[in-house]
Amino acid sequence: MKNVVDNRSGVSSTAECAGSGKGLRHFGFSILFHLNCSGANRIYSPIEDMCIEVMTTTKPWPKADSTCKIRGGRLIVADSERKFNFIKTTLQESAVWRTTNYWIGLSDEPVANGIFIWSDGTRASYTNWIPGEGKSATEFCVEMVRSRDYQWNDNPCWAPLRFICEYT
Ligand SMILES: [Ca+2]
Repeated sequence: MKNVVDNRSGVSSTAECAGSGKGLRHFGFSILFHLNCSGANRIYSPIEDMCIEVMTTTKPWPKADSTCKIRGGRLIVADSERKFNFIKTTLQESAVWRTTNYWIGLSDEPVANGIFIWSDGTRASYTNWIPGEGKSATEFCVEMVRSRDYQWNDNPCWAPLRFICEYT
């Protein structure tokens, strides 16, 4: 009985510390319920409090973007070094995933060439370009390049690539 009471108070105080219901996601089945992070290709990041899904079918960037949206997420927003490193490590740790390049949710096609916008509508501040890339007048969508330690290249959007969705 005492254990039950302690457990209840523990969960309650943790939720208050988090300042919102989001803290509850860290407990057991709540993760699955809120973020639906179950599935062979989905990885939960407790630091980001989000789920990423590695999509191993290849699609042009616009199709990849719409596929993530249909699934309730968006193409991944790698807007910090910490988040970039989480993505990179996730790919590198899988023999199946680390074989090729991936679209991320960054493009300069919708607004203007040279102004890169994330799939959540924010303008990019953190970037991780391969030296000299990100300046093309004909390549508007951004891929992570396996052979360059997953640094970024602007690439023609029609190219069929694997991609990564995120769910928050
Ligand atoms: Ca390029």
